[in-house]
Amino acid sequence: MLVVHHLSHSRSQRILWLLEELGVPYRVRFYEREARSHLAPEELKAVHPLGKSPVITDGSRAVAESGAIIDYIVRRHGNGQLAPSPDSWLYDQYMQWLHYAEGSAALPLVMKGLSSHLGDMWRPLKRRVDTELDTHLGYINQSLEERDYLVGNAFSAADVQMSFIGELAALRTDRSRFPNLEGWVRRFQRRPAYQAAIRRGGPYDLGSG
Ligand SMILES: N[C@@H](CCC(=O)N[C@@H](CS)C(=O)NCC(=O)O)C(=O)O
Repeated sequence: MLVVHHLSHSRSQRILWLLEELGVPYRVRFYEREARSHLAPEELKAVHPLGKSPVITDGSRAVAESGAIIDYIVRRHGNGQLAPSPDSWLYDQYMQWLHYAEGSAALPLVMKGLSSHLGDMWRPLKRRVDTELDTHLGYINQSLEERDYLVGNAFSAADVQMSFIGELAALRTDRSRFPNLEGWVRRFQRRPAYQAAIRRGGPYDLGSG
């Protein structure tokens, strides 16, 4: 059975959500962040050398990195759900979102989160990071014009992968400046599987991670 190694208040919440959407059985192994550093506990390195979350195990295999995990689960356990047909242009768009979330969009959000620790060193970076944030959130907002979900107007695993970006955006900027993005986050948070995953994973507060 699939095991999700779930770090509190983290990106692994979206893996629980994906599994709930697909109706795939799974177990959760819980890990708490270190109290002072908020980093993952050392024991997670026994599952995968990076010691980050999410990581899943499927029998003797361990898979790390959210985008790769989502692709693995959808391909191997999804029964054709939540991804467009691989020979379609929609699939290419789907893949773009799967890579884009952690490859580009996450960086300015994470940097902005670190700003409070950087003191004066933050000043020269601030303008660049704010510009990058506007570029990426503006792009997502524009992509959601007149559509409910990111790929071809059907909910897909790309929305799950991108959800962390949408949720973190509220902590780093005034998300109401991006109304389509705001509406999309509210829409996916209402999905029954999203709420089931919150019940399964425990409290989910990105501000504390
Ligand atoms: N790009 C990676 C990021 C993994 C990552 O940094 N996860 C955070 C949780 S949101 C983590 O494990 N933080 C604890 C630590 O770095 O010790 C992914 O999407 O899986």
